[in-house]
Amino acid sequence: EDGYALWMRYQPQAAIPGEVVRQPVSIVVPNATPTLTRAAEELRRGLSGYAAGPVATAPAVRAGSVMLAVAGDPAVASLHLPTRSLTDEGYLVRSVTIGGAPVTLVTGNSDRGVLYGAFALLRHLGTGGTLAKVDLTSTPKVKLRVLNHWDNLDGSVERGYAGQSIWDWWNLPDLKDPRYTDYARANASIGINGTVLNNVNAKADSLTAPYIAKAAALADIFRPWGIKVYLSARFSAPIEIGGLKTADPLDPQVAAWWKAKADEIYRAIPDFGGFLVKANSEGQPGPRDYHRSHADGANMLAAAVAPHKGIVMWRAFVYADTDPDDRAKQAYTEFKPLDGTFADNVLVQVKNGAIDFQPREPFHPLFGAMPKTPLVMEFQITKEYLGFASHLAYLGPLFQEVLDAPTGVKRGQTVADVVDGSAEGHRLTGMAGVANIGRDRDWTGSPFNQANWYVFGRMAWDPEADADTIAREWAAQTFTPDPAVVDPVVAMMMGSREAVVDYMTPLGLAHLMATGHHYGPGPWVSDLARPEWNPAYYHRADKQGIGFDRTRSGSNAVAQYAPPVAKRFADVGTVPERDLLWFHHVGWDRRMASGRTLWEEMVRHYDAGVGYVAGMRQQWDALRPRIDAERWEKTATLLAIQEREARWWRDASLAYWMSVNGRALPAGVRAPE
Ligand code: GCW
Repeated sequence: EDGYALWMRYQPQAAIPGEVVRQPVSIVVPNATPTLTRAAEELRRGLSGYAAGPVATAPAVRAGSVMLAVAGDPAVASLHLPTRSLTDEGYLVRSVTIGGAPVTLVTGNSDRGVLYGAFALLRHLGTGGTLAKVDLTSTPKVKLRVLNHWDNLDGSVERGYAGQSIWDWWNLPDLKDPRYTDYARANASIGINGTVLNNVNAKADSLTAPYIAKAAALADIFRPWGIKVYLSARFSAPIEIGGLKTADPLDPQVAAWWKAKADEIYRAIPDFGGFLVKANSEGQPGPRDYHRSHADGANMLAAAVAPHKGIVMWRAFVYADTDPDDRAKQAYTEFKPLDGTFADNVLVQVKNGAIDFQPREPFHPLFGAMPKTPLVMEFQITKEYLGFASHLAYLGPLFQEVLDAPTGVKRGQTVADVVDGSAEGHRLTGMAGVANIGRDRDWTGSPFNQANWYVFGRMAWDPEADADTIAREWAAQTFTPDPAVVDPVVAMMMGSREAVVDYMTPLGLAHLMATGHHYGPGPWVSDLARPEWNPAYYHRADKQGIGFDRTRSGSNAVAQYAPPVAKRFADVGTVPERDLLWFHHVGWDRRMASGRTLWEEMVRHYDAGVGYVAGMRQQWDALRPRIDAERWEKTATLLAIQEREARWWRDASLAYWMSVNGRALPAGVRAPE
């Protein structure tokens, strides 16, 4: 097992021999469209893994058939099933009787709905279910469920830790690597329906005719799997590849250039999704270069794609010197006033936290603050700040923590309600995940990183889903549904992200990673050109205390939250301890809930993080007889690396804090090695 099959292994499951699919199975597709043909082929593949005998497609239903058909199909319509509420992408999978024969029906209002139903059925079987009395139904709560590839045209991947880009730009559009189809299958299996092919730090070249043809080839492969292609657009492209003198969004020539460019793209890719834009951030060009607003820029691009039903996802990740006192305030400062000024087909894409994909950040204050604008949640699946692909950190709890957070805007309103549009009745909604996919055999650099791709898709489908449930699903399909494996694997996963928080940045600390690459500790760094690149800017430790004062006595970033949330965070007595040093600068001797001092508590957290990783190694050792050799070995080796590096983080961090605060280690704690 090299992990290539991801969670789509379709292996006969040891735990329930012969139970999964007992009777002879045939697959029936009355109307063989491109999508339904693929859904049927996927089911044939999966059922062949589970069934005792061969699985064939058949022209008509008989006892034991699995039938794939849209709700409008006469045979399905005559069953009077509750399909209306499935809207356009939901599915219903149910054991029914057709012409006297017991049949498993997979249906939905569109081919895509049926496709998702086929995958739901495979998930059901892969997690211990059988074909007897099936009843599965679900409708996605978020409309655009999109991967963002930070893949460059030269094959490198920004913040990519699983090898080179899977896009072979050189040989596209001719060479259609079968891997593209497997990529599409994997995404469709978890409901992802869009992919941005290129890095947000975009090159204008990606919009030239040769690259449009390459993107079109990928779009053709992905289309039957319900996946649309999007491109990151470089704002200055009209200058770089269009020969214009300016990229000013209010210049009619510029608008005309983008319109013509959009028309050209849509000729090649009729269902092109639209553009993703990083503007005026980290050196990228943007409308601010012409003293125009982000809305001016976004709306100009939106007008170019609107005739084709395209959309624009405009990122709010900006930081420059507009808010020199606190980088965390900038996105809100710049975007909140623009609420209500964006065109209908613009979504503003906001990172989960206000700094940058840290092991823990409080939710971004823009969620809830721009009611007139659909906000896309941007999570980072690749773990730039959480030990890359090497450390085991299941991100389900991180995603869930952010999505479950109350915004404080209205009673009961959560970030998930904002993202899925229910808070304000937005129908255009989205969730984006910065992909962790590369050319490695196992796609993501380790078997456990596959779970982060998986949980992103599942939570984009349902932002209220539960991280633990999804981990169980993933583990069952990836290894075996045997609880003797699933229970310990899920136990390892569920605490793994908190362990990273503990050994890297406990109690609300953030951005203490080494310069540039962000791997390993660097809390001592303080001499970088821009203040907000320095870890010292974030921790502000001195002899007396530590933490970033974001209350009124400091940057007052806390005031960007709705009043009840602002109040809770601003009060050192009510702020959750896990966010303490994010919002407050406090003394090393401050008493914590446990009765210990802050310093003692910090040391405990660092130790707990290391201890958790040691515990994962033991759990994994015990699983050796139950996991195939290749995946067991790779994971065991990575866990050994992680334990060594968790100690490195702890010891380097504690040594540094001790050099600042002049304190000894609390009694009972070993000296750093
Ligand atoms: O997380 C930071 C990364 C950059 C990235 C940027 C962004 C694509 O360090 O590599 O650039 O955020 O999200 O735009």
